Amino acid sequence: MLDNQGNSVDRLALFGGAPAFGERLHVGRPNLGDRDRLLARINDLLDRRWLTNHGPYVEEFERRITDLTGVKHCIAMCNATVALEIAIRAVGLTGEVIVPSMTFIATAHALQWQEITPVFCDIDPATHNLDPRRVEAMITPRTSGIIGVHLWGRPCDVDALAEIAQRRNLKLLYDAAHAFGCSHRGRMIGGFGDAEIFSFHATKFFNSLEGGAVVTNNDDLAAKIRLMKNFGFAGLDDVIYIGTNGKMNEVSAAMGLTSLESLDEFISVNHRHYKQYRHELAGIPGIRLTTYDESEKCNYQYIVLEIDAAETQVTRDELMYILWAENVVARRYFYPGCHRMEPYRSYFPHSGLLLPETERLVQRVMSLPTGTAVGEWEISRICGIIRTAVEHGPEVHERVARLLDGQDIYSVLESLRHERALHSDAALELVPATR
Ligand code: T4K
Repeated sequence: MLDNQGNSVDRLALFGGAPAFGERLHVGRPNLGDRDRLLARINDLLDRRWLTNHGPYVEEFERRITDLTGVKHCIAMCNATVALEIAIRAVGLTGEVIVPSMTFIATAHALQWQEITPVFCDIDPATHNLDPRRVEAMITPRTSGIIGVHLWGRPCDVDALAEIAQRRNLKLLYDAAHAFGCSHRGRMIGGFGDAEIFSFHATKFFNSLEGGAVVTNNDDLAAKIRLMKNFGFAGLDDVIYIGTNGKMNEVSAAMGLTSLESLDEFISVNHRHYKQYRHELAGIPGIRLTTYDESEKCNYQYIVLEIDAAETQVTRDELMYILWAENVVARRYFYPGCHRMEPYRSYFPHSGLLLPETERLVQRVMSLPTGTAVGEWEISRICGIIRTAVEHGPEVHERVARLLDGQDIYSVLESLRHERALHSDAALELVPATR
């Protein structure tokens, strides 16, 4: 196992060593399918001059998703956020809806955007998903539904949530943005609740550039959503619902169809990387890899660590700083939790009191690069860096504090993000490293 070429803290880039990587490694680097197949499809759609509005590629894409998930209806959309907004409206959510705070902000915003209050509910620390035992306690007379999030692609406790929803007469949606290609007890994600929402954003393991979909087994709901994503048009000049423009365009569908052809390959690369991370991080005190149930179908698209600073002696943010200096742009998805972002933190300044597990988890999580943009060698280096930092935890902690000289780590990282265009591939130069 590589150990950052030796075992010395001095070799870490933050303390003056050469960065492990000459280019940045990102979390969420897109996987790309066969470029020639994609370009052929794009040529084809240009020849056809049918660029959007229920084109043949979108139709084919929807069919392929229903085949793959075994769900009756798929309505492809421009992104998952709009798909969530439309599904929320179509099932008739109003008042308050119970959601986790441990999610991407879009889950909460899709509600608030329509003046529906997201009521943040705590998670089960073992699964990172909504804790059904706590959901019940959050229900009020204004509650109209629950939105579970299959975080990291790991299914929610769908049985318990369905039981609560049925008994309390609530609608049940799933934000399945992370869970395309995953199953629960052999049944594909997509068929649970009233509807589920996928994301095919560029950063997802399977992408259509931008894109999303609502999938459902409910015929009436599917028909309504199909109209709502097209302004509510039921005929040429006949609008029967309030609607919006949620349509997927043909280039996105072409990308989606091309990505689908490589789906198995993307999953097998992710699976291999997951097993390597698990092997190489094993035994590092205080570092726990979030695990997947390998007996289910799983996309393995997120490599998520939980860092227990009491054991590692180096904090999650210090580890991130170390990794960024090596050009590994680790992320702390989903810090600080939706409840600590606007407008929610102003509306409900004390909601954290009801979210002890969420508050604890957001301080500990860190996502690492995976997917086809990284290989075995890169993963070994990343794991070696983490091992070195933890093996010398107290020393690293003290040296980072000296470098920072009172500055907050994340504001240093944020300034780098702005000053040095995080989205380019140029290597990061962390100013304190040269001190
Ligand atoms: N629900 C959940 C649970 C979600 O996680 C998401 C999205 C949604 C709903 C909404 O789905 P969409 O409406 O987006 O379909 C990213 C993604 O933008 C977002 O889609 C995703 N979740 C979230 C987890 O991650 P950011 O703000 O962290 O992205 P950004 O721009 O920092 O990109 C991440 C890294 O990926 C970059 O450092 C570089 C790399 N990257 C990114 C893009 C776009 C590339 O290398 N190439 C690219 O084209 O939110």
